[in-house]
Amino acid sequence: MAIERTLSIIKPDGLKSHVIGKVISRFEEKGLKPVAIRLQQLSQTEAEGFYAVHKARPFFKDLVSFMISGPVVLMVLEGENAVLANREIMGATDPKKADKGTIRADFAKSIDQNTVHGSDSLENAKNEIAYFFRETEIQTYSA
Ligand code: YYY
Ligand code: MG
Repeated sequence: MAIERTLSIIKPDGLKSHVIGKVISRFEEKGLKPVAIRLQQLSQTEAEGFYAVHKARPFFKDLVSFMISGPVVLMVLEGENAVLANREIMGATDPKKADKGTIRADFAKSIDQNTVHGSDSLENAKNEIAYFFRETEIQTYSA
């Protein structure tokens, strides 16, 4: 098993519904350690750049508006197979289709306000982490 890092974002709906602690607990309980955490209000340019891969999609404009509608929590999670493990803890994009016990099933209201972002591949994780964090902002620690 490989120790990986992945980028997690708690989206504005997660802050408005006061579940930062609960979301982070889900990760810690499953062995994903936050090794960098920052609360940030994204600018439109930052949000557009982050989601550039979705630029041509019909939901792009609303997605960017939502992501800048309030602050987010940016996190780097570290652990065994962190990229896939995080996606499993998050659940499916549409909370109606997400398995019970996942973050999106339990906390998200809709597909467009789905509480968390998680990198979808190791390569994207590296790029997304570098988009928001300098290496000196990432701390490692063990039991
Ligand atoms: O990686 P994940 O967040 O699960 O889904 P993506 O397909 O990458 O889409 C990114 C983001 O866009 C999604 O979390 C919500 C939004 N979105 C939407 O509002 N409506 C859709 N039909 C698909 C995605
Ligand atoms: Mg995605």
